[in-house]
Amino acid sequence: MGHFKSNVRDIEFNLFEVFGTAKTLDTAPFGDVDEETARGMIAEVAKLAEGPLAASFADADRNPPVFDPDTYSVKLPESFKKSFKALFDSEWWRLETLPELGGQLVPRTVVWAIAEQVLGSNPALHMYMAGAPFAGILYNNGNETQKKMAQQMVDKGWGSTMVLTEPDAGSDVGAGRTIAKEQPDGTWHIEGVKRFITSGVNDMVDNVVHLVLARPEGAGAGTKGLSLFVVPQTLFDPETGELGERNGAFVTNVEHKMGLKASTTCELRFGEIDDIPAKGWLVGDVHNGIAQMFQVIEHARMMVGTKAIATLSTGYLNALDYAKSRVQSADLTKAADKSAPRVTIINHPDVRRSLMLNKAYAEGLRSLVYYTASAQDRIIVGKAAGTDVELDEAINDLLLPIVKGAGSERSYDQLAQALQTFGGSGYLQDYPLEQYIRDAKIDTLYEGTTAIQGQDFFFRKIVKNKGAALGAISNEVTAFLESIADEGRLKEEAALLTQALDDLGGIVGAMFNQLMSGQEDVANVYKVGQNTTRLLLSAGDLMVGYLLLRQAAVALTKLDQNGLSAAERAFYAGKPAVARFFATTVLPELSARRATAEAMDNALMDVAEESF
Ligand code: ST9
Ligand code: FAD
Repeated sequence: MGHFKSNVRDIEFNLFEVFGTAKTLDTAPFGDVDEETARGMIAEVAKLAEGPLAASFADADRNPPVFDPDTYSVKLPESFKKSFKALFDSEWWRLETLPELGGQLVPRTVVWAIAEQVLGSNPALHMYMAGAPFAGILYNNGNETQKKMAQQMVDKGWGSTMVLTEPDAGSDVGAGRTIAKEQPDGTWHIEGVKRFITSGVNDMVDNVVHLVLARPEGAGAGTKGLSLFVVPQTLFDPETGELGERNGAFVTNVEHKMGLKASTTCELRFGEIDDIPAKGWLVGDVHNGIAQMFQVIEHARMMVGTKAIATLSTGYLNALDYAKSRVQSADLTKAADKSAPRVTIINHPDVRRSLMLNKAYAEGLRSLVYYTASAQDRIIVGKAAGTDVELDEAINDLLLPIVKGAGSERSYDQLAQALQTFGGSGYLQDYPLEQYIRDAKIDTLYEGTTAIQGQDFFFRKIVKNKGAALGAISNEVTAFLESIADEGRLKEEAALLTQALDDLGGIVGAMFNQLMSGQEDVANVYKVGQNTTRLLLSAGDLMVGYLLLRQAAVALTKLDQNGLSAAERAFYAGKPAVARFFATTVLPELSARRATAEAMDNALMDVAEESF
């Protein structure tokens, strides 16, 4: 058995008992896969993820890819290549592929149930599979020739990258200096240096197709002046996929990183090596690069949050196993009796506190992933039926920074707690926790740091959206609370969630006032800037509290039925227990955060740099 512990029971609980995926499966444009088949798929991926995919997780960390600067190539460890082949051959990537390109359309709840397990088991594998999903974005945005290129990317199993970041343009993508020069034949030559490009090179595929943001000569400043180009590593015939000459996009370095070592993080130079121009094609023949690239980014932000949450889940389950077997110290009630029997550490109140907090975030954030995926399903169903999906799109947009930003921050924090459960052993490479922490740290950084997610959440997803999506979710939580008003067993939790919802509204209200008062004193926007991460994390906690309580309400009705097995009874009993724990120990913190947000001044901004 490898390091990865899947939680199929909890995934299925979310899909089939909480979010109604069975009904979605039966609704157009879905309908090819029924519930039993979907359950079979999830179970099959669990086996693959716990076995062949997990097998190279540690080895590829200890023996990371080796870059050869003379040939601009890299060698990945054989163990990892074996895992990649197992994943590729399993063809799960077809679920992330457009049907027009040979993929299979299933609900996003099912897609993320598959992805969660691959990401928890060996996340770099998932990232190397970007070719087919990115081909879909090229297909949707591209001209006729580019649609054919997209088909070749899928048919040939090539890799793909998203290329935004430059040495002086990280969070500030609009500062990018890479330029694009139009050629008489209608192609473009890209010139510049990009850095930190995931999967920029690998020796598992024959070609890598880069989706590159560059500024056409003479275009305006900022993100709006950027256009999207498709730039293959090796040129190819779009009709046949036959490979031609080497293109002038070369990986000139692979970074040495804290974690996620199996994933190559590349410096990519365009038009600088051996005088070979980097030939690119303008996607869709339109200059709309940042909006097109955000189609990729939206997928990737959901992926990053899910990766973090999946890692927390397996971290928690590993810690739980350890806590059930490690014997240390006497029960606290017998601490004075030096000859009292020693107990397993799960009996100690403080270990229980930590494990239950792990469980709350692992299961609450997982639920947030499937809640978000349910909105994505409604969008697909609505579009097929020709109904208005504007609100569901706004809800999905609102949830993405929570999944990505709050998901990655809480997961990283909680993984440190999970390691703590192992005591000193957790610090060793004998257990996977230290690698989980190193591998998950990146999730708060790439695809937009937490600061960027917080700003996106407030300024774009709340203010620009005029609070429509936030209002819809708030109404939904209120309606849920009304629906459980007669459930005496959740009374205290419901009251705490009601308060937390009010507190979150208070934080938003305070920030809105601070924003408005910027009309009198522009510096007041700094107050908003001091609160954006606080708001994002608080929204995450509110959603975790809400979804745990929703799960608890479902579980209680199940527990009222006779004939449950002991294992099922234990599973369901864990739901009200964790909802109660989170509502009583975490949700009250939102009141303090609200008070902090409301009292925010600009003293921090007045501190001289020298005084830090
Ligand atoms: C990176 C990659 O970090 C990391 C990992 C990659 C792994 C790839 C693998 C993928 C997975 C593959 C799956 C395989 C499956 C296999 C299956 C196997 C089983 N939403 O606010 P403004 C747009 S990549 C939508 O003025 P500024 C919009 O068009 C690097 N659109 O921004 C807007 O115009 P308008 C990631 C948005 O001040 C325009 O931008 N880097 C959104 O100019 C301008 O907006 C980053 O993420 C949005 N939320 O620029 C950069 N926001 O308003 C982070 C903006 O008219 N920095 N737009 O609609 C930011 O996001 C900045 O806020 C900024 C600011 C750059 C947008
Ligand atoms: P900076 O932007 O310099 O940020 C430094 C700090 O300042 C951060 O804490 C940030 O939150 C804060 N900050 C910056 N601006 C603001 C602001 N306006 N308000 C508040 N705080 C702010 N990029 C790609 O294009 N493609 C990839 O495939 C890719 N993969 C990556 C893989 C790895 C392993 C890594 C490390 C990075 C990858 N990136 C990729 C780049 C990644 O997206 C950037 O690192 C990230 O967007 C942050 O940019 P930066 O590193 O330049 O940090």
